[in-house]
Amino acid sequence: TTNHLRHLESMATHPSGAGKIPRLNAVILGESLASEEDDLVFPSHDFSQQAHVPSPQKYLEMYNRSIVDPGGFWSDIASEFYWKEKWGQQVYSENLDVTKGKIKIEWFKGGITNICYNCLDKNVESGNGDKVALHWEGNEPDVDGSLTYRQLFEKVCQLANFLKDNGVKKGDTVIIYLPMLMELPITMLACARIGAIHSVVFAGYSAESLLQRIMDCKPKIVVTCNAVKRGKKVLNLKEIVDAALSESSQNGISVDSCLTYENESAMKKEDTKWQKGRDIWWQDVVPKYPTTCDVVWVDAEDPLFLLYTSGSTGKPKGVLHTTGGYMIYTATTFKYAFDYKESDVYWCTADCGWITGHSYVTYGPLLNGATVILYEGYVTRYSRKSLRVLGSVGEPINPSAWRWFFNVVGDSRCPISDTWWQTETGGFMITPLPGAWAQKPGSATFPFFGVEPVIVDEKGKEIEGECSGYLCVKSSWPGAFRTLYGDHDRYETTYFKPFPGYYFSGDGCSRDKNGYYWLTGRVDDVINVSGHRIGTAEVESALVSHPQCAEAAVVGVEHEVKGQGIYAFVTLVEGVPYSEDLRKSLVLVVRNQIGAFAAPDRIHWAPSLPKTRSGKIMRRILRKIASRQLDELGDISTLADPSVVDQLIALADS
Ligand code: 6R9
Repeated sequence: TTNHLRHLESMATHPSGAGKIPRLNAVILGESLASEEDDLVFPSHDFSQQAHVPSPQKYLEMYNRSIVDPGGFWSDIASEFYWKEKWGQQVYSENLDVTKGKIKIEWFKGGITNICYNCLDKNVESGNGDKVALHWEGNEPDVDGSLTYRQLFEKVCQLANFLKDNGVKKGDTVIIYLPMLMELPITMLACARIGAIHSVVFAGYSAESLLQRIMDCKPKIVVTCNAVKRGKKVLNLKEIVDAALSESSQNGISVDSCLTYENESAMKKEDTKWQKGRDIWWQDVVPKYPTTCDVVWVDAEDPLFLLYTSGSTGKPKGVLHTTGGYMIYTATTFKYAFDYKESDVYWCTADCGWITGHSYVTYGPLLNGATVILYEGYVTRYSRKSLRVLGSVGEPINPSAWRWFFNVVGDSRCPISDTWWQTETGGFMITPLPGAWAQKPGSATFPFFGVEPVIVDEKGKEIEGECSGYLCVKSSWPGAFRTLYGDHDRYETTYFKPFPGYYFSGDGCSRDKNGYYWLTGRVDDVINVSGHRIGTAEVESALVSHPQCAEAAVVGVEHEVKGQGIYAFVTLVEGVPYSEDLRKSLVLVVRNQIGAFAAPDRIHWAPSLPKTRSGKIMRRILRKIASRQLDELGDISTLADPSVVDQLIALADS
């Protein structure tokens, strides 16, 4: 047994531990206890009894097997899915140590399957054809719809036939730039059905960001819709795609077709700009195709999708996930972290533009035959009696937010799965298993099956027991990403070189005396705004593209609502005066180049930036100024010009 699980073992065997869990109702013991860490929230007896993992004992038994015999553990689970041919002798092979050669992760290699088949055909064939797969709630109260598994299957097949007919083959990429319409998961599944690689670009990204992704993955087709309504506002998505496509063709990457869904409630066909020969109306062509389509069988290690995510430097990274391991991992994490049961109706508020929408709106739930709701909305007006489990992801949830979620949304009854994971990890890594053990508000608790988290110090040495440091993972898991698209070097440099022998997450973490994990946020230059990952470098390069901006440095600051806010220090070109208009146009440049969600919350005028003698910006100091912790600036003597700091402080509230 790994070290950090000792506490669970003691919970499992100690009379005041596991024995107690089933007997206690969901009570919060917090008030009387000294520290947050000791604040235990127990699952109810009823919940634990019916849970897939009802006790710490059961978890430990499964977890230990998953670590001692990963091949056996995961192949037992994989056998519950459809494989045209079984994988080879070796269930997995890995090298996570850069000093030993190329980083390589493979799961179920040689196994032949298709994730779309497992999501749809398998469910239809097993008698679930009439079960609702997707319930969709539109922006307007009366705009909605649902699809059963059979109907979804038919829609996916029609689109898959269209794609094939339009030259999309196995291994080709398709960019999807759609809001949360049912057509979004439909397109993902249609790509998967024919072995094409989908790359969903969140429909809040600007033309510039879309262009960057088009240039990187060179899609055969772009799938979009004409417009979408956000509240009362109409966003013309097609215009954004047009701009990106015309720019990309000027740069030598021309996309053959742009399949456009008419999102009637937002904009009519007639009002949509059109490029003959390239643009195709979805409703005109797709419904004419047959409602069955042969599956293109793929190897477990064939790519399934690319999803771009922000790094601390340079252009966005194309995180590549393959088919087999991702399929098994998302299906399994979904089942256990939400204690999924066949009669459940499941709703995840994430947009498919992010990894959560891939793994836990589309693939994980559909692989389990679940009924999924697609909607972004709110909750307290309705009865919440049927809620069983709540989930949270994307950023550290502080104990008071946790309590609100638990008490108000969940009526103090529903366990919360605070799931820590990343685009790169494919699925949940550290997560409560509801019913299995007591939770601590704000802690993601313990690792999922097959995951070996470690905390290392600056030198990359593993630290045991109660500690804080950098969160790494020691061995591979099926859902791990396999490379950064077209840049395996960057993959190794970013994730495996910082601490040789481990996958480095980029997050800081501490482990308390009971072995619970507490995520403390990014330790690199990535800002997490309302769960959106934004690289400081991206925002900076958008700012400096403004003709009047000479230099910019961006840091994250605590933000009451968004978790972190974006705080930008801007040095103007000599002679340009500060003005409110200029401030606005700087914000606009970021909105246009990245997207509205990346707009700086604050622009702080900076006559110059604090730099070391070798020219490195000292962000540590900027962070302190941004959060007004002026008495904690620390040593500023290594600055080339320490007087910069006083100038910045003087301008703090201007
Ligand atoms: C799934 C997702 C990943 C980053 C990750 C971390 C933060 C995610 C968290 C969490 C604290 C949690 N993060 N889950 N921090 N507690 N439960 O969000 O993927 O968009 O790639 O972001 O989000 O900092 O490194 P992604």
